[in-house]
Amino acid sequence: MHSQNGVTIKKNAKQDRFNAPDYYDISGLLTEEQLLARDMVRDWVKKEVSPIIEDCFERAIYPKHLLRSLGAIGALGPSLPEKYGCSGTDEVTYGIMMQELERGDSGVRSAASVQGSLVMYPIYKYGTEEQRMKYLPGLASGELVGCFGLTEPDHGSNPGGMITNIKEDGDHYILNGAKMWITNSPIADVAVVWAKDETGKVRGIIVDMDTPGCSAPEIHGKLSLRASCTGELVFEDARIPKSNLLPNVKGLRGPLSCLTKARYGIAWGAIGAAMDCYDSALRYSLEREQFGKPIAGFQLTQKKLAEMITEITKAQLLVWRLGNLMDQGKATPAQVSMAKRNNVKIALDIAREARQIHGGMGITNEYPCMRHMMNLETVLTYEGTHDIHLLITGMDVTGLNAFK
Ligand code: TGC
Ligand code: FAD
Repeated sequence: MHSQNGVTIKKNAKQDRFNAPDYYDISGLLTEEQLLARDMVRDWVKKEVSPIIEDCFERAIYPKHLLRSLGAIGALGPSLPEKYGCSGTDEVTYGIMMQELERGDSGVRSAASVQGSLVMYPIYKYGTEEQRMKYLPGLASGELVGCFGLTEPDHGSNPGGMITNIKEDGDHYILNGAKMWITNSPIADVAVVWAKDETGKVRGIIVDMDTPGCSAPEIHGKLSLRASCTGELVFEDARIPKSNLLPNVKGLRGPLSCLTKARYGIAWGAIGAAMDCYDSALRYSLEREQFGKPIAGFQLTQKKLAEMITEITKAQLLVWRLGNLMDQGKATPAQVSMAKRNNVKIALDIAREARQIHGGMGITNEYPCMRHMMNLETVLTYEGTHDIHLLITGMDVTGLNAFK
């Protein structure tokens, strides 16, 4: 049992029997460092996430204590330099850590994605050395919680239409506006907020959430990512020191480049959810008997399992290659977009098929498929919806922009 703000999280007595599928020996493509990171996070998930996740999901409890634990295993911004409390890993290592976290739950991977790719990365990439030293070590350890404010109530897929704005006032900016659907905003100490300046250019600014005029009401009633905390960001004449502006980027390229980093992590992460669903379905189909034999012996079940492992294997190869391109500095945002779209879609399809293989039991929290399926509906939508990513690929291959 774990107690948090007077709420006791119950531990699941059921053992986590996850056995990772690796049909094409992807392990043989990984370096020793990558394998160590994968196995370390895999063990951590079995110990820290699996025992509590069903209770957290059922009662919509955000297991906030996991953030420090994620910091302790180096899962928050792992690829950033050691100087800032990170590990300086390669991108494949970062990706495979996200795969293992999402094997546990998309909400846990989300917490790591937001903190590492959407809060720490922009401060590192576009911030001053002073800003880096002030925020990155606390964010890397999980002592500080960060959030990323791009989406607005009326501007989701089209963030360029944002109306949140900053106006100069001596050595401060006055920040006004509202952001919507912000992971971790209700518990955040710091927010990286994207707002238009007086010339209409999108700028990034670091907001300490205890500044007067800043609030973050929680969004309730989610049927997806229930073990993750989501809220709004509301700014009413909040006075933010000019020294908090990220000086080294202007325009929508700033937030979109952070999204490229986070989408890359999601492309890996979704495979973790798919692997968990496939593994559970395979085991269940071998143990469950109908008509006098295991349901795995029926051709229609085998078709489902064969298609699942094929799609998982293709997705694993896609991100492995993408990760190597990232490490060589050659991956394009459109390549990342394709991997995010494909891998989330196949994961969602696999979660649905795996749920079917579990029959009626599949709708209960005895098995992980329905939880992953519900989570993946969000993952299909955030960081660019499935259809937005289709249009990004469409634009890349035709040269014609369907957005304008
Ligand atoms: P467009 O004119 O195409 O581009 C503006 C500037 O940005 C550059 N750019 C990128 N740079 C890096 N990475 C990318 N992925 C980039 N995409 C575009 C582009 O080259 C240009 O640069 P410059 O220097 O020439 O100015 O912009 P647009 O307004 O037409 O929009 C294009 C579109 C629709 C693809 C884009 O707005 C988009 O991706 N929309 C989807 C919005 C989205 O993904 N929101 C996510 C919010 S954050 C979130 O969901 C977090 S979930 C967290 C969790 O819990 O895990
Ligand atoms: P809309 O943009 O209104 O889209 C609605 C539908 O219209 C979609 O099907 C879309 O594909 C379609 N559509 C839109 N434009 C086009 C077009 N040109 N052509 C064809 N179809 C189109 N945002 C943040 O900034 N930070 C976060 O931390 C964050 N966390 C999130 C956590 C959760 C749980 C959720 C659900 C969302 C989160 N988001 C976050 C917001 C997320 O990125 C947006 O929900 C997403 O970008 C879609 O925007 P929207 O919901 O406004 O949908």
